[in-house]
Amino acid sequence: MSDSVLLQARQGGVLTLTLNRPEKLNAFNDALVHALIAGLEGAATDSSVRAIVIRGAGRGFSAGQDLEVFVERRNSPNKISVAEHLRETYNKLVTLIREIDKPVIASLNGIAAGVGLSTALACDLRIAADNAVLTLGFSKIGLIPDGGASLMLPTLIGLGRGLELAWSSDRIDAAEAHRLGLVNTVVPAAELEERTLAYADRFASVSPVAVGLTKRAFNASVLPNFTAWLEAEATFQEEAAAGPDLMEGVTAFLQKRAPAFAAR
Ligand code: T3D
Repeated sequence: MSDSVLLQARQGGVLTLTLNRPEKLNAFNDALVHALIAGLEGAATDSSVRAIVIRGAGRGFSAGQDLEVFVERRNSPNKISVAEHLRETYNKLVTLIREIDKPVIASLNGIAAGVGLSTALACDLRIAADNAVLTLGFSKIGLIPDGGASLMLPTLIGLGRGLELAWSSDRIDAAEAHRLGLVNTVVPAAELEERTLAYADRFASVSPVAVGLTKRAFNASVLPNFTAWLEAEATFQEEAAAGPDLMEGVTAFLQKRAPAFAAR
């Protein structure tokens, strides 16, 4: 397998972008986020691409921000704030996903966590293997759902169920995700790749003009303030990151122990 962090493959009008850091459950470092942004930008301007699939190599979709990389960044003399990092990476990524005039489909093979799940939620459609597991995970490290998830989650499943998942960081399986409306369809794990391509191909063969304008219309009707919301979300996240819970949560995760969050 290539050592590139992002793999690209074409089948007819469907472009598949594969997150390729399987040894890290496809956790995002900056190289991976920027490669995904570049892959999506290329697809946006290539009229022969009619649908885009994002998937993960190995046993998961993505474990979200790479927390070892996060600690390195936090300890770096040139560190940037969490809000600034969101603006430079995940907010650009999910804005692009929402703005591309083509179907963007997340194919969930295994775990989708943190901003990995946020990325999937920003996509237009989600197809999941029957062994997929979804978890927000942010509350376990003192953060709020970012990458647009604080908007996409209640939009997709409602306020109460969204808050329950965000606060608890519960892991939910594919069947529960389907029942809640977080994923469009569930297929046997062994068939995910083939079924994803067939699923994407359905939308690659109708009018691209209708597809693009329908996406714009739906964005305008239910996500009219998506970009402005990302900025608000980054501000809330900066406030969360200013306290001690973030480093306690991340350190606890890396040390494989339960976090100890003090009352305040
Ligand atoms: O400034 C900013 O960038 C802020 C933005 C933040 C955005 C975010 O995404 S914050 C949320 C970050 N992600 C998480 O908090 C998830 C952390 N991971 C987990 O909760 C679990 O690992 C999973 C639910 C994803 C998977 O659980 P499981 O039991 O299937 O696997 P595991 O044993 O926990 O993990 C397997 C390995 O992957 C393990 O390493 P090892 O022991 O085999 O060497 C684990 O440490 C590593 N790993 C998993 N997630 C991450 C990770 N390493 C770095 N970063 C990760 N996110």
